Order: sequence, then C-alpha cells, then structure tokens
Amino acid sequence: MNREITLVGAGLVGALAATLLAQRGFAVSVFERRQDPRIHGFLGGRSINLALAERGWHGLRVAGLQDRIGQLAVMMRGRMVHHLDGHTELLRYGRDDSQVIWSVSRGALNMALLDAAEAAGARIHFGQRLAGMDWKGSALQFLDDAGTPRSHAAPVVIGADGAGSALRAAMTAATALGERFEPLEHGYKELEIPKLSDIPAATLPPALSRQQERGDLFAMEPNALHIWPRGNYMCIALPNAEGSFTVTLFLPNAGNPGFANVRTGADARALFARDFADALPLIPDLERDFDANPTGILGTLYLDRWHLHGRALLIGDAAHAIVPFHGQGMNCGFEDAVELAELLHNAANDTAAAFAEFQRRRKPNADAIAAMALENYVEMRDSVADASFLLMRALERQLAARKPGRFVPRYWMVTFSRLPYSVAFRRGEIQSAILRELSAGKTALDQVDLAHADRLIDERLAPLPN
Ligand code: FAD
Ligand code: E1W
Repeated sequence: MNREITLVGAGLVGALAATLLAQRGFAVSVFERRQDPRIHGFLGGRSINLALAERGWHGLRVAGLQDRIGQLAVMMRGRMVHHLDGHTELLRYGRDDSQVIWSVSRGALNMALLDAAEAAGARIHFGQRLAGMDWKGSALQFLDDAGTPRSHAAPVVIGADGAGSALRAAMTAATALGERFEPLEHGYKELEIPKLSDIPAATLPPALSRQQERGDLFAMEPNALHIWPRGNYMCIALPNAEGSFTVTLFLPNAGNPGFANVRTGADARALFARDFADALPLIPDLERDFDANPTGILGTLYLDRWHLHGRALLIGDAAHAIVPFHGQGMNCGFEDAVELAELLHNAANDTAAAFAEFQRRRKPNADAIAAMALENYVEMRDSVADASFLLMRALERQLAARKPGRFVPRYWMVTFSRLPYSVAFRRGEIQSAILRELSAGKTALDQVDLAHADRLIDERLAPLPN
C-alpha cells in the first residue's frame, strides 16, 4: 500500500495521529494553519486547559508520552460545587484516588505532541492553511499567511482540522457527507483566576490574604474541578500547574442572564457579584478578559460519512465535534487516532477498507458520547438537584460497591475505562431504569430492597470483561 500519508491540522488529534503513524513507518506530512507554537507561543499566551481521562491517557501511553505529560498534569479528585450561599462541597468522581481525572494545558500538550511527531519522523509544515483540494489531480492547495499558494500531492489525506474543517468542505464538494450541525443555545467565555501571589491583596477576603502571606500557590483547592451550577447556566474552573485556574462561563445566548444581555465586562462583573460572588475577588482582570476574549459557540456535528473511498478521512472534531460537558472531546479524538493507526498499520494495501472499518467502529461510539455530553450539561447545571435525584446517586454508589464489574456508574465507564462509549451508553440506560424502579416512592437509602436490586442487576446486566 501507499505508505505516504498527509494530515491536515496539527492540533491535539492531528499531532497524536501523526506521531502514531510515523512510529509505524508511514511517511507522514502534516500541514497546520497556525505558526509553530513552540516558536511563536500558543493562542496569544492564554492558558487554556482540558480534562484528560483514561481514554486520553491511553493514547499518550501508546505514543510514549505518559511520563512527559504526567509531569504537567494536575489531579482532579472530584467536582467542587460552589453553592449560591458560598459554601462548597467536594463530590468525588470515583471510588478513591485511583479514579481521578487530570487538568492539562492545551498548549503544553500540543507542543509535546508536536515534538513527539517530529521525533518519530513526521514533517510538519506550519503557517499552511488548507484552501481546497483538486480530487482529480490528488492535490491539496494551501495558502500561507502572505497568501502565497502551495500545492501538495496527497493520494491519501486525513483531516484533523477541527470543527470548522476545510478538508470536510472540500470532501463535501465532491460527495455529500450528510452533514448536520446542531447548535447549542448556549455559548462560553474564558476568564482567569491568576496564581494567588498575582491577585491584588486589596481585593482578597481576609482568609485568602493570610494564605497569600503564607505563600500559597493556588487561590482555591487545586485538586478539583470547580463548578458553580446555577440552573440554566454555570461556571467551571480547572487548575493550571503554575497556580492559576482557567474559568469558563457557560451562558445561554439569549435571555437573562445570556450573552445577548451580558455584553460588556461591566455587565459580567454585575453577574458575578450576584451569582458567583466567591469567585469575583479572584478574577482581577474580569472586565479585560471578558471584553478581549471571544464568545465561543457550542454544538454537535453529525456526519453520515467520514471518508471518501480510500482518498480522504476525517477524525477528531472534524468528524464529530461535541459539546464539552463531559470533558471527552479530546479523549474521544485520541481514541480515533489510536484506532486509525492500528487499522492502517494492519491494512495490507486497502486504505478504502481501513477507512470504512474505521467509520464502522468509531461512529456508534462518537454518536454515544455526543448524546452523553449533551445529557451531562443538564445534570451539571442543576447539581443542586432534587431529593429523588440525590437518592438515585447515593443508591448508584451503593450498587457499584455491591456489584463491582456489573453495576458500574456511567460516569466511571466513560471516564475511567476504555469500554466503548456505545456500551457505556447502553448499560447506562439499563442502570437508570433499575435506579428508577428501586427508588420509586422511596425517600431514603435504607428503604431500598437490596435483594430485589441484586436480582434486577443479575438479570439485566452481564458482567463486564475484567
Ligand atoms: P482542534 O483542537 O480544533 O485542532 C484542529 C487543528 O487544525 C488546529 O491546530 C487548527 O489550527 C488546524 N486547522 C484548522 N483549519 C485548518 C486549515 N484550513 N488548514 C490547516 N490547518 C487547519 N475535550 C476533552 O477531552 N476534555 C476537556 O476538558 C475539554 N474541554 C473543552 C472545553 C471547551 C470550552 C471546548 C470548546 C472543548 C473542550 N474539549 C475538551 C474538546 C476538545 O477541545 C476538542 O475535542 C479537541 O481539541 C479536538 O481536537 P482536534 O485536533 O480534532 O481539533
Ligand atoms: C468532567 C469543560 C468541561 C470538562 C469536563 C467536565 C465538565 C463538566 C466540563 C464533567 C463533569 C471533566 N466534566 N464534571 N463533574 N461532573 N461532570 O468530568 O471534564 Cl463543563
């Protein structure tokens, strides 16, 4: 088969795929729109972070990057819920510290992946934006920042160029892909809580002033994902290794509060003073960040097909962008990269078959995590939830302890395992039905018939593989 592969996009997924393919002997060329972040900096120096979970770690492990990224990652044991009255509670994600997630810098992770791709032999061309593809001549057309065109012969091309994929547009021009984008009615804005020593002392509450004098690095608990759930909207904050937190405000686009009404930094300050009062003194540059940073849009991208015969394939967000509320977009894209490298490595000379098989294996999983990510937004925002919801959560933990490997909370299957997302989704539905049945009409855990629970679980849920 043709051992030459061209990738478009050297973001998280493209750089990992380039690494894995180059490590398997492919001659890999990568074209990336941005300049090399190792020379020019990343995203104007804004520190944005992501939650890395087991699926993502697996990809990094296969690429040989676990130790390097492990140095940079901050453990998050659970969600720290900030209630409206200012009190906080830590809700553990897993059973113990063996089940946690990690906050990593997007820029540092991307740069480590670029190093790994080049070390494995991939050639990365920066400042090259895909503008189109001549399918008859098998030539990709790129433009640099000065508008100078460049043509690159590419019999096989992989698009890892993100949600707004230019390769997807070029493929669509040749064959309809059945594309559908479902926008979410909510957007987001990124803000920053600096490391404690960088917050002006005058604005700090007394307890934090004392911690600042003591030389503490972080202004809040570092080993948690902080959440301010407020019903129809929320804030989250993830820690950065150097002591800051990246805050993301999620708001509806319309209504109140909504981005159509919260338009300026001053509007945002008023919203924070009312709804996120404990966070406000920690965000000294609120107005500046709010005015300077773009309002991000969110949604889910569905395609009927991800590939054009053996010629082109989409992976990562280019194929299946999802809403961020499960923290799985990159994790899912890393699974794509691992699966693709394996399939191409084992495909004797039939790229078309490998691409078709990739879609057959990955599409049901992409659809499942897309659905679960949407569901999680609702759960996140009202985690001040009602009594019946809390009873079901408590019961879920009890059943997980009673029936390990059989009743496994959906969040655990998604986050701490590599079970296919489609399996997590299906078993999650069965488990929800069991929880509803067992808790109907009950107000406390000790009223639940556990013998009945055992029977339902044994009947409806086969044991999971190891
Ligand atoms: P991208 O990261 O978008 O990379 C695409 C690359 O292609 C970029 O480098 C871009 O410059 C390049 N490119 C684009 N167009 C062209 C072109 N025409 N020519 C050449 N190059 C081009 N996921 C998680 O797992 N955990 C999280 O906690 C998490 N949090 C998130 C929070 C928010 C607010 C959002 C919006 C997303 C979050 N995600 C998270 C999802 C995650 O960001 C994406 O799934 C991930 O970045 C997808 O990687 P990618 O490489 O496919 O695309
Ligand atoms: C995680 C952006 C982002 C990333 C995440 C998560 C959330 C909410 C968001 C889901 C979660 C890690 N989540 N957290 N607590 N309950 N569910 O687990 O990545 Cl908004």
